[in-house]
Amino acid sequence: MATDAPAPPALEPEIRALGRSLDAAFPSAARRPRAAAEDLITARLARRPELRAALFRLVDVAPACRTPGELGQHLAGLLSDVPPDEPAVRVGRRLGRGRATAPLTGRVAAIGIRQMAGRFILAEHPQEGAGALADLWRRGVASSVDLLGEATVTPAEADRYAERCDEALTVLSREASAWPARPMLEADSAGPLPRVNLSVKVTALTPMIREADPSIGVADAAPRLRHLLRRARDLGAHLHVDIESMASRDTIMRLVLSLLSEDEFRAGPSAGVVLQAYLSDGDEVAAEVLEFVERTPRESPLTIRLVKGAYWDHELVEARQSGWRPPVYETKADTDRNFERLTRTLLDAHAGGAPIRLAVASHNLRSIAHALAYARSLGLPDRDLELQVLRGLGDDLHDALAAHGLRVRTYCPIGDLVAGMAYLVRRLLENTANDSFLATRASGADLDSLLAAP
Ligand code: FAD
Ligand code: 2OP
Repeated sequence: MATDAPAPPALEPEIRALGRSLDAAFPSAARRPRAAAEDLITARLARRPELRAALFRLVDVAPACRTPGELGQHLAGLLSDVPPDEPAVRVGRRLGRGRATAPLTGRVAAIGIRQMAGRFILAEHPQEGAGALADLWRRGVASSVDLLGEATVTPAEADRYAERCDEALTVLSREASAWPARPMLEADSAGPLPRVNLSVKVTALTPMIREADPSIGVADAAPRLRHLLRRARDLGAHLHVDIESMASRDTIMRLVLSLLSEDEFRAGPSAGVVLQAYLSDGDEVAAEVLEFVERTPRESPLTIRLVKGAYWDHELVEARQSGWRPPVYETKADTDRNFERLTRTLLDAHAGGAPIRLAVASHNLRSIAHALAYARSLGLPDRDLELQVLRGLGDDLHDALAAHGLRVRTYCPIGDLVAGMAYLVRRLLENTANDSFLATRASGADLDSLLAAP
């Protein structure tokens, strides 16, 4: 499997040059004042753990507040744990506490939360988001739509989620048929790539995930996922199954690999799985997936989205509470190195003829430049590597990648704020973390250190 060797030293100058060139293609702060202001907030939150904690709790409690006054009072309560060394903290506390001023404070807080959510969430409904997806496509950026919702607790909720996915496939297929041709986004050396791409969460497709016995969740989710695979196949769309926390990981992998090996799915749809580089057993899972594609001939290659992993804080807390060894690396550099190792393993497999497509999903210029430089060193054309970003975090980056003629896809959540709360908290947690690439960049770190080998 992945060798322990670092990126070949001969590649470093190319990685730096690519990273610099991508960085130079970002718009200046003057041309993106709102994003620049959000970067400043991110950098400040990364330095203020108490403020960060208050913000997460506020976002968490907001949907349950019945009146603006209640939200204002919550804000004041949460800010009382934050040292009052900033005027905004003092004002928020004072106004949130006052009987007359709490409703206005709550309204302002609600607007702030909605604006923040609007950065990450494309629309409430696929039809509403269709125009924005078409604009992205015209600018050279493909998309993957994610219908917000996860961890369902009843079969009726799981049915409803599957219906929403079915409806999204129908709406998006109709809309995408009118999009103009974009050759870079529509084919690689293995053949055509669907315009419509839907990401699904298995914990939304079944309330029966049981970590100790994955077969229970597999049996319950299979009919719903099978239906979506049939719809995607019939509409010519791509279906991507996200990976979530460790509690569901084995269920998801077993479910996807078993359905994709069924005869009826040999000819399609185009489908994909996710590998998480923060897991110390990431190599074993990658080996399992590569072995699967070799013994399961299908018409379109399996897309593997390589990510670092979005549940890092959750995995640490779970493991500590249960007295287990965490399944994730505990230093960021270990995750980054494993991400690079897995990138090379998967690109080597692709270059060696394995029926896979690689999508490198990251906002980290070093991780991206490493993938591109390594793919080129193997003689692979750029169109054989997909780069993926999240809406709201990778907007400037996707434009910079498209301007470089690279294939890029942005992951666009659709749904309401209540369904999106867990997603929003994950985005805030990872991006205000001290060692997050985006927070470090926003705090003004120099480019050479950002592009250095991890
Ligand atoms: P970086 O700042 O370089 O990396 C941050 C990441 O490093 C953290 O998210 C964490 O994984 C890891 N990390 C942070 N601190 C430490 C530490 N102390 N020790 C060890 N590791 C640490 N995630 C999923 O889990 N499942 C998915 O299906 C999924 N789909 C995605 C789809 C797209 C298109 C994208 C762009 C991301 C997706 N993610 C998914 C999220 C992804 O896992 C990362 O959380 C996110 O992209 C941040 O990583 P980065 O490389 O952009 O940033
Ligand atoms: C998440 O939901 C993007 O799948 C990733 O956090």
